[in-house]
This record gives sequence, C-alpha cells and structure tokens, in this order.
Amino acid sequence: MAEYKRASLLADSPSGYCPGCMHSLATKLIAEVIDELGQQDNSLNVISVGCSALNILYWGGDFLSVAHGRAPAAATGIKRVNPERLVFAYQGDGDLAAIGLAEIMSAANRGENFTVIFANNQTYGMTGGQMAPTTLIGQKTTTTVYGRDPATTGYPLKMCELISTLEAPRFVARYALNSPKGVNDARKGIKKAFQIQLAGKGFTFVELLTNCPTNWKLSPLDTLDYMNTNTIPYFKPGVYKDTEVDAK
Ligand SMILES: Cc1ncc(C[n+]2csc(CCOP(=O)(O)OP(=O)(O)O)c2C)c(N)n1
Repeated sequence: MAEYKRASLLADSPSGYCPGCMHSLATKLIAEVIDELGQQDNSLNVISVGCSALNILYWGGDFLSVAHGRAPAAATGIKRVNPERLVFAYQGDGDLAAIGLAEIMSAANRGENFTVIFANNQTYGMTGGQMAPTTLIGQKTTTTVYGRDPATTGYPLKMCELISTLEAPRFVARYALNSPKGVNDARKGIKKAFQIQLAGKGFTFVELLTNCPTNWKLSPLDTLDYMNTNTIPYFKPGVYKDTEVDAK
C-alpha cells in the first residue's frame, strides 16, 4: 500500500526551487490541502512575482499570473465573478509587504472572500537577496551589508499583527515551517482558511515563515536553527484573529 502520494496538482517534475527552499514545502502543503478538500478542479492559484511565482513551473491546477504585488487586486476580481471558486494568492514578502502593501491592506480591509498565503523569507529571493520590509534588525542582505539598521530602514513589518487590527478579516495566523509541528500546524491553518472561504465567510490570511538558504548564505539545515534563534522570536507564530473563536 502506498504510504505517500504526490498531491494531484503537483506535476511530476523538479520544482525549480533551490535545495532546501521552503517555497516548495509551502506549495506542497497547499496542494495537499486542496486534495483533502476535494478542490482540485475548483482551485485558482493567483501567482504574483518573485520566487513564490516559480511554483508556476509545476503547478497542475488553474492559475492566473499577475503583476508584482497585485495578486490581491486580481484575486478580488476573479473571485467576485467566480464566487464558487477556491481562490488563493501566494505571495512573497517583497511582493506583499513592499510593492503590494496597498493591495493587501485594501483587500483585507474590504473583507474579500479569498485567501492570501504569505511566504515570509525576510528577503527578496529572486532578485539576489536585497532587504525586504520583513528583513530582521541586524540581518545582512545585499542592500544592508552591515545588517539592517532601523535608524535608516525602519523596523520589520509584522503583517499578521497589522492585518488582524482590521475589522473585516476572519482568520489571520502565522506558522513557521522549520519544524514538523510547524508544518502540521500550517497545514491545519491553510485548511481552516480555505474552509472559511468555501463557506463564504470572508478574508483569510496565512503567513508562513520560510527560509532562503541561497541568499541567507546558510545550509538548508542551518536555516532551521537561524529561524529558531532569529526569525521566530520576532515574528511570533500563532493565531492572531479567528472571528469564530473570538466571538465565543
Ligand atoms: C514592477 C516590478 N518591480 C520590480 C520587479 C523585480 N522583482 C522581481 S522579484 C522581486 C522581489 C521578490 O521578492 P519576494 O516577494 O520577497 O519573493 P521571493 O523571491 O523572496 O520569494 C522584485 C523586486 C518586478 N519584476 N516588477
């Protein structure tokens, strides 16, 4: 008997991601949840720009490829005209928290009935490791070679905390993909977000803390420790808003 089966929306081809990159893990989790919910023929992946978009290379389901940062705007349109579809945007931190900050805040504030999955690797991975809005204080990037200094670049943006202050969003949560528990919790969080959307209840946001071995210049294994020591203490995992629970 097969112990494990490739999720049906993932093509049987190499992922295109660097070894150890958690974008591929995140993509796999999303595809597995879609299988669990039987939504293979109904899902629509709104793909923006960045390494996040490389899942286009092996995504076997419907997708819409859009301009940098604009996934929440495009998802708004596609969901409003196809309310029965399971629509989700998959965005990196440069995409969502820099060039696309207006789009994500506006869509969340309107309570659009789709899901945003936010892969926060604290850098612009695709373009060579520049500082992102989520880069940690002291973190070295190609544009903060001595480490990020808040005196000149401000503080890392906490998107879950920001979005959870808005009235409309229904579910806002952050998970870290550097441990088996984090991965299992993330799978449950993505599933919950999709279920809320399928029930027509409104905007859901799932942040995944991910890595970038290539630009962090660490081995994939060392990125797991780096996340425990640096990323997780600042970007605390947890459920920031769940209107079903909060109402009780
Ligand atoms: C309008 C526009 N501006 C800039 C770029 C260049 N660009 C491509 S990917 C990227 C950053 C992506 O970073 P992030 O969203 O964090 O995703 P990652 O690659 O780290 O997954 C930038 C600035 C672009 N493609 N289009």
